[in-house]
Amino acid sequence: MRLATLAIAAVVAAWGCASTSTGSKSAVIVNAPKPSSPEEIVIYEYKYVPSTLTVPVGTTVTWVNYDVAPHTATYRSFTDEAFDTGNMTANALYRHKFRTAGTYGYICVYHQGMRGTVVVQ
Ligand SMILES: [Cu+2]
Repeated sequence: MRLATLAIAAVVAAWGCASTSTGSKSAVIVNAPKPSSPEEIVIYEYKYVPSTLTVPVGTTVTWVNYDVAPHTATYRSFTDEAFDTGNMTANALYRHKFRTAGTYGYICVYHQGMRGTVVVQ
């Protein structure tokens, strides 16, 4: 089942390069895991969902990796509150408490193009 999902994802990814149509993606999204709370970010099919999360100061945000591939959520800064999940294997979970208001644009260090934002206000 997991392999079948990955195969579909690969086809959709390949298709996505050739076309801007979103119709073919609906079959994959049906089974996509959803964040279980407003403070959770799901990593699935090389994306952060939601890609932008807005939370109040003091919120603990959780990332959960539903991909087989390892990922990170990494924000490096000398002036803001930095965070780094480190290597997140399949089903790994990481929490970070945001104590400072700001916009935190983070990346996966393994996969170019994987970007997310946490807005703390
Ligand atoms: Cu990644």
